[in-house]
Amino acid sequence: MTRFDIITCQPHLLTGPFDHSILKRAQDKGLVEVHLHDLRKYAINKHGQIDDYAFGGGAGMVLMIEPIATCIRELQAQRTYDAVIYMTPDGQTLNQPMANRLSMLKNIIILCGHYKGVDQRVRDLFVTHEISIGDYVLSGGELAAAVLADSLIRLIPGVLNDESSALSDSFQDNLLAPPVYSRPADFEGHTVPDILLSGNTPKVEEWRFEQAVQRTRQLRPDLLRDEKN
Ligand code: 6GU
Repeated sequence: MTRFDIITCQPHLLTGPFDHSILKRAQDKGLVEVHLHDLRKYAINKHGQIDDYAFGGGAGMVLMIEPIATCIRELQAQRTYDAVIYMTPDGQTLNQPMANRLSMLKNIIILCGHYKGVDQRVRDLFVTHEISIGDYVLSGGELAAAVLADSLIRLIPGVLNDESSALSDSFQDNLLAPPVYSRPADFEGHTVPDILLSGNTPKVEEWRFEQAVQRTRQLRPDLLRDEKN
């Protein structure tokens, strides 16, 4: 059982993604638990304050350390966490090898940033990983947290029906996925490659591999060169 505790001041942004399709089925099967924690419940006063002006001035509010510290400590008192991940555009860019590694962890806290970010002391004292989902700015870490959690959950054994199917994903061998086809075999004269109708499984696999290499060379040549991936 993998457990995600997601700390956010916008929990409604995260209710949708986990209530449908593969992510819902993973929870229904008892393979994953996702718990949303509304930071507002840990506010420092009756006004529900969780952010404040930045010392030294400048635009934008900063998420305060106290509500976050209280929430994280409350969780850590209940179980041991393998990672406290802060979603931030200045984090390490998420890629498939990172997702593979993180998918093996059991208890994960994900902290969603908002506004101008969180007090630096949160990062210094509590955060073990800082992750971005790409070089562009989102208005908060919630959508990024959903992307990260999805990329991990689908790798958990038993989550996908055909367990081998995560292995044939794009990026899993530094290759894009080959083209796929379904019925009809002829759509208005546009036909499916004959090899796929041949029933010759080894030949089909060979064709798929060649197509994957060709597609990668054409669309993402950087993946073939980049062994770090
Ligand atoms: Cl994790 N957060 C925000 N706010 N923007 C992002 C991001 C995260 N990753 C890419 N852009």
